[in-house]
Amino acid sequence: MPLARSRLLPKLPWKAMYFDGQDDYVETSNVIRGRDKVSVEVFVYAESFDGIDRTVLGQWNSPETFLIWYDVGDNKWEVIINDSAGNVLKAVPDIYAKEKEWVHLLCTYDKDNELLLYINAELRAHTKSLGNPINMGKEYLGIGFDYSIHNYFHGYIAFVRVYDRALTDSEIEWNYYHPDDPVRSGLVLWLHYDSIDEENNIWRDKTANGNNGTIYGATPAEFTKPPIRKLTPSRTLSPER
Ligand SMILES: [Ca+2]
Repeated sequence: MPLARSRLLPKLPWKAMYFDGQDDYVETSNVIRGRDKVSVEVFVYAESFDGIDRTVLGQWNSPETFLIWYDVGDNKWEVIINDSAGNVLKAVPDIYAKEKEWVHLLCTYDKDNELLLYINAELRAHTKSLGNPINMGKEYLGIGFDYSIHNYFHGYIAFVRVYDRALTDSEIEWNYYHPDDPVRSGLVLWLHYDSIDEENNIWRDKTANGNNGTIYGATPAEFTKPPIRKLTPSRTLSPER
């Protein structure tokens, strides 16, 4: 049954990973590199942009690039892929980014079809693919950091998911409304707000693939609604609804 979009909002997380915008990031295996098809999904809350580019996820190693980021020039959430032939693909949505609100970003890439960007499960940008797999040089993937020219993310990331295929419109809508019970088919990485192992500095992958993220400075935070209360390391977490 179609959902009444205007009256429904996704369930907000009670916990997320906080990135201070200075030097915090999470590093995981590069599960995007070399793929012909991929979907990348994040649920993010920008505390502030401060008038500069902000990395959400990826690796900038031009011309070997995949990046989801806040582009200050356009004031938008965007996706860029530089393919192996040096071609540049960009998904530039038709709406502006805002600080201090949760936003669901999901891009799909199919080398024989298109690069699509959905914002809150609505298709906001599409551009024709160039026939090449995603070309990224290094084995690692940054969350909140691109290892290069764009700035560290400042805000909260509740989850990161990567699929080895392009999700369909209906699957994307499902994930948007069911963040804790996503589509599993093709899921190769899933870092969720309830899988942060702070004691061991690991953001655990909820799939069986073992693509755990190593935490560099980022800290878990819990909240009922923004603004968000940060935890001291000794606190025991408990869900607050
Ligand atoms: Ca820091």
